[in-house]
Amino acid sequence: MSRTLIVSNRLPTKVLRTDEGLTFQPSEGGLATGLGSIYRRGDNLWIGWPGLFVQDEAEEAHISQELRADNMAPVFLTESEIHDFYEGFSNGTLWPTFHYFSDLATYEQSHWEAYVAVNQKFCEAVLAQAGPDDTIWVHDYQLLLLPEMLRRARPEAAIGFFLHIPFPSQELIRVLPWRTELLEGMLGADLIGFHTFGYLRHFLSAVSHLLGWPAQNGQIETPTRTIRVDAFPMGIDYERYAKAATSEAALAHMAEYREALRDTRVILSIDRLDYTKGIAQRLRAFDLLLQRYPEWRGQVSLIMLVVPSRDQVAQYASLKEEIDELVGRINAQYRTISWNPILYFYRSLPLEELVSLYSLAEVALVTPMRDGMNLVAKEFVASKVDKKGVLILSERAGAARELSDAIIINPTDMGQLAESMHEALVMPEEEQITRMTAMQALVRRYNVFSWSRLFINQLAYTKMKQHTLATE
Ligand code: GDG
Repeated sequence: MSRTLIVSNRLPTKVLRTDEGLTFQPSEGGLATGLGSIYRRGDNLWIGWPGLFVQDEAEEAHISQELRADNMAPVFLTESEIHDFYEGFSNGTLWPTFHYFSDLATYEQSHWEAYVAVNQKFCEAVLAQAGPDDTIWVHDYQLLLLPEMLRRARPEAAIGFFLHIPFPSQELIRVLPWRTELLEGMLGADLIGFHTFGYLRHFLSAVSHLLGWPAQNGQIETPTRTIRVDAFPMGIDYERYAKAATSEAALAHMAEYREALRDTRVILSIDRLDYTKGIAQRLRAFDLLLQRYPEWRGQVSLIMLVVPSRDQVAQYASLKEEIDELVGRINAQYRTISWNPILYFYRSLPLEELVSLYSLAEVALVTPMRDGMNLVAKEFVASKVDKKGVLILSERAGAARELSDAIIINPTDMGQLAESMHEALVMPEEEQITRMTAMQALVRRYNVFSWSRLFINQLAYTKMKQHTLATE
């Protein structure tokens, strides 16, 4: 029987060490949900890091056994591996480069060596589990070398790779000292997926310019194989958000928030702390809105949820300081005894509270500088059961390719951003409903389940065609 193995840096379950012993916390993330129906089926498996440093072999064995019962196999990483491979190369080199922040990228040989070694560790973990007929689906920028490592060990295997972040212009890729190895690493796959055609085009151009391999019609010809490349825009579990928005818990939160806010209208912003998300620019634009349109003072509040992330990486700590300062300055300048311009939260919230915020807000500001897709934009749309609400969306988020009924903006154009907030606040209800209805139809149909199904089917088809060509 052939199986499907999912491989990603993190497992969909986080293991924590508490006073009561180890606890296993399932992730509610989009990827875990979307792939849940795949890895939980039969003997399928998800391979990845469980999120803690193990103390001894007994603990390792205990964790492996618990995870195995839920179709997961752990790859244990050490503190220094996480420092050099994850914080160093993945988040200090690849993340800024792929999001067009090359000036923030570091180029440390030791981080690269750790990246190679950890990809090799993942490779061994996969090989220990995979049979010759198994399908292997590798995820994201932390594991760019893995497809090629697996290919060398298993020339016939069906290997897919999906990149969750943008693939930038080849001008940025060529800056990387390890560009050849990284591209060749990805090309170990039979099928390579991106969120948008734009990223796909950049990838094809990098492959032909930097490796000299011909690429056309979504196919790359290497000296030994043909590789298929395609766009698979990732969706969300639509019904989950639509249902959660009308759940008792969410309605109770909503009523509580409404009472506290009285008639104040709400603009919402939700992101992980990250310089790619345009959080500081958004705050400056909100400031500009209050300057240009004083009539909104006392009438509109910005609820800003910033979820702590990667706080071990220096750039993230200084971004946090910048946001704290901006919020402090704007609030000090405009606040009154009964009104706060910005309600700023630096923490993560349970799903029901998140959804209550989506329901409560009239406007969602999703204005990243660069974003592979951005699922917050889709979750806001799915949570708008009464179809009223306006999405302001950056043209540089992958989601903008699909959600063309949002107000699409350039996130560096502060004036346009402030005007778009005003436009959203005065948009007639009828227009809001028309736009939201169109966006909901799309987000409902192209959900996370159809996304994963499509990828797996396309991978099977690609493999079948390779066999047919080989036997012709
Ligand atoms: C990467 C790419 C791509 C946020 N705060 C809370 C919370 N969240 C959830 C949201 C959403 C997820 O986190 C964030 O997903 P995004 O897509 O917006 O962004 P990244 O984390 O950067 O993800 C991105 C994605 O991969 C998938 O391919 O779209 O472009 O960068 O689901 O709801 N969830 C809870 N509490 C919070 O406080 N429960």
